[in-house]
Amino acid sequence: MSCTDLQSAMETMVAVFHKYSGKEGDRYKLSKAEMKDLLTNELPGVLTGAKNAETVESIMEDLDVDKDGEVDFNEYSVLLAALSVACNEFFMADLKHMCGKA
Ligand SMILES: [Ca+2]
Ligand SMILES: [Ca+2]
Repeated sequence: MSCTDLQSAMETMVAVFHKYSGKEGDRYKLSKAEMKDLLTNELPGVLTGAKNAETVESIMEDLDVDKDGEVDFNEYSVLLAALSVACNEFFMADLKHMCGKA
């Protein structure tokens, strides 16, 4: 049975998390360094310019609701949800933009 687009997308989200969370320390949590790698490699638009360190810091703080200094899968899923919402807003704006032009 082949995956639907949405199933593949979810599988990718899980796989990406584990690809980075397994690098050091707790295998099921992202440390700050792992989070930075993930953001840098997988979400290059999120980190910009010289403020990278601060950006990672503030993203970590926002996501780390249980304040253990690491991001677990539940906390990571909040980031994905937030990014999906932002993505949808861009998509909708784009659609409106295109419709306006047509
Ligand atoms: Ca880890
Ligand atoms: Ca945490």
